[in-house]
Parts: sequence; C-alpha cells; structure tokens
Amino acid sequence: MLEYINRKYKPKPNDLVAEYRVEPNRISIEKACEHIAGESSIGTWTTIATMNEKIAAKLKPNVYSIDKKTKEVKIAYPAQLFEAGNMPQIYSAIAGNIFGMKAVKGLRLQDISFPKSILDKFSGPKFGIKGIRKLLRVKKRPLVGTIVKPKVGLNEKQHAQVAYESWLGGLDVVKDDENLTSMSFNNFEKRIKQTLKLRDKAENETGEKKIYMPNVTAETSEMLERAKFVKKQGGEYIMIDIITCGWSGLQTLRDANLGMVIHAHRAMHGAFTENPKHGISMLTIAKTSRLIGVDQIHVGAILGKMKGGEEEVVAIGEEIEEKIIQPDKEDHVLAQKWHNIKPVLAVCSGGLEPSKIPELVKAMGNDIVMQFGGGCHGHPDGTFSGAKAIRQALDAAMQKIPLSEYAEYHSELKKALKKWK
Ligand code: CAP
Ligand code: MG
Repeated sequence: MLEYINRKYKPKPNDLVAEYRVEPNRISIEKACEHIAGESSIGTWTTIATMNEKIAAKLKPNVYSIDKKTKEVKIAYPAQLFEAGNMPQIYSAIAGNIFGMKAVKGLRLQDISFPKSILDKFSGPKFGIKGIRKLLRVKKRPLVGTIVKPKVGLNEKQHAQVAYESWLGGLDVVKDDENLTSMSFNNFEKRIKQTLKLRDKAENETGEKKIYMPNVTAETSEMLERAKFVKKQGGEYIMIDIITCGWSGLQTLRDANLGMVIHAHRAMHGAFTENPKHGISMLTIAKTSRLIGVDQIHVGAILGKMKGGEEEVVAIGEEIEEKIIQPDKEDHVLAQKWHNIKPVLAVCSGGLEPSKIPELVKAMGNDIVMQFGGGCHGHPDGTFSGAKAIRQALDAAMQKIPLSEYAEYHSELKKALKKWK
C-alpha cells in the first residue's frame, strides 16, 4: 500500500482538501485513512504491477491531519486528480467507493475546500442575493413565500388560484412542491400558463413584484425544455430538486444560462446528511450547489419540522453567503475563499408558521426566504388570510413589535397564533 499519511504535509494552494469523520472498522484509524486516501485517488486493496513512482509523485494525496479524539481527518488531493468543471467526477472520487469500504464502520464527508483552479471552472450563481433583491424590488427585509398545498392533487386552475390568493395576501414567492412536476391531473405547461397569468393579475392588483417558481425537475433534456417554456411564458424563476436530478442535471440547467433564478430544493438529502457518523454533510451539498450556481437553496428552518439545528443551519447560511470562510473546528468547516462566486440566498422552510418568524430572523438575519406551506394554507380562514398573517408577522418582526401585541389589531395574525400556539 502506498504511504498516504504525512502529518508534515502542508496543503498546497492548488490542492482540493476534504475533511472526513472516520470510524474505523476493527483497524487503526491510520489504516482506515490509508484505505480512504488510496480508494479515493490512485490506490486499490493491494499493490499492483502497473503503478509507478511518476504516477504516485503526481497524484498521491496526503493525509495530513488525524484527530484521534474527534475522528476528524483531513486529506489534501492534488488538483490533477480531478476534471475541473466536472462535479460528478469530483464526487465519484472523494465521495464514491470509500463510503462502502469494509475498512470503515462509518464515514462522513464533512466539508470540501475547492482550490481556485477548480472554482474557476464553475459558473456560480447568476443572480446571487443582490440580483434576487433587485428583481423582486425588496431591498432589506426577508422574502416570504408559500408552497401550493396539497403537495400534489390540485388541477391547473385550482393550483393557479391558490397561488393567486397567496400573492394577494402579501407573499412574494409561490413555489411548486418538490414532487409536483407534470401529472395526469396537473399538466406542466397548462399549470405554468394559468399560474403566470394570475401572477400578472396579482402584480397589477398589489403593485408588488410576484414570483412563481415552477418545478422543472425531470430527465435532463426534458428539464431544459420545461425551463425554456417557463422563460417563454414570462417566468423568471425555476426550481429543481438538485439531489434527485444530480450534479450533472444541475450543471446542465445552470450552464444553459437561461437567465432565470435557480431555486434548489434538496429533497432526499436526508438519506445521507442526517447521520453524524456516516454520509455527506448538508454544508458540503450547499457549498457544492453554490459553486455549480444555484441562486437560492433550502438550508433548514431550525424551528420547523425537519432536522437541522441552529448551529448547523447558521453555518450553512454563512458558507453560502460569505466571500471568505474561516476554518471552524466546532462546525467542521474548512477555510474557503469564494473569489468571484456570488452569494446564495438561504431558504428556510418546513413546518414553519407565522409565530416562528421573529426567532428565525434573529437566528438567520434578513437575507433569507421563509416558506410556509401548511403554515399558510392551514390558516383557519384559508390561504388569503394565511398569507396576510405571515406578512403581518414579518412586518411586526421588522418593527420589533411583539407578535401578540401586533395581533391585537391584525385579526389574521391573531387567528394564526391561536391555532399554532
Ligand atoms: C414544506 C415543504 C418543503 C420542506 C423541505 C414540504 O412544507 O414544502 O419541501 O420545507 O424541507 O414539502 O415539507 P410545510 P427543507 O411548510 O407544509 O412544512 O426545507 O428542510 O429541505
Ligand atoms: Mg415541499
């Protein structure tokens, strides 16, 4: 086996660094690291006659940090191991076979630090936070939105009507749910046409910019066709389920450069992000999505129904918004310079309702989109009132007025607080 452990090694600026949490399987952590470093680069389970010193000198990674207490391991990979601009290949290397090796009981990819030579080959967000705020004409406050519910089941007309009432009630954004694409009872093209028509009506009636985020998730060439259709119909946003579409689908959609805001839904991430001892961190998924070029991404809602505590969600929020990330041992975050890769807007969603707004804004700041599905359409008086209650709670939070006080003279909010207290 090639010697991969070199605690004296100092990562070169052009190395890609990966941080793993390594749970060895009845072998030493050093032995496990040998297997990980080899299997993710140029090695295999035994020495081979076809290996030579030249290859090793050029492509051998270095395990330069092993913390036996936290089980945290850092590996520096020469950039030549990767095809810059090809995210599937990068993950096939450092997030591929190694997860299934007998040498580890558990293995978690906690963060990746990309070197500039790789960063330069990806587009990054087209709009970023500034571009989104300019498009929506919302300078400072958080954006508020809903997801049409039930997730699926409404026909095109009913879907458009729920969106219309949400916009009229004061929400900025209405999105399709992650499992709504083109159904027998809700055709994609019909839905887009009818919903954008009512978006225009809502804009005229409210004087506010209103956004519809159609879910274009599909086989890649079909997804591209649907995105182009949305654009032709006057849509400015598209939503994609990035995990089920995969890095290749996301890169294709981004590199089509359609000039549309890309909203990244992360459905299925929980299959590998939630176990602290095995899988891939949501931080890694979020920063990879920023690099490929989504404009906004679901990061968790801290107070809602989905897992993801404040520390993790705040750390992800910083990773996708800041220009320079300092290493943080607590949050298992590596240093990262983002150079000219624009910031991404954090989306907080899942089990939220108006009473959660002040605390969520306090934890995450104003550069967020807060989305309420059940927390809007579950209002005792329905969607329009649910949307009003959300906007009222946001206005109160922006003026630092306690919700209970604001609710005294805002009946929709009062009813929402009563239902979900
Ligand atoms: C929220 C939601 C979102 C989740 C995704 C849902 O609806 O539409 O997909 O927020 O989770 O289908 O559950 P509710 P995350 O507001 O009714 O919960 O944002 O953590 O990726
Ligand atoms: Mg959903």
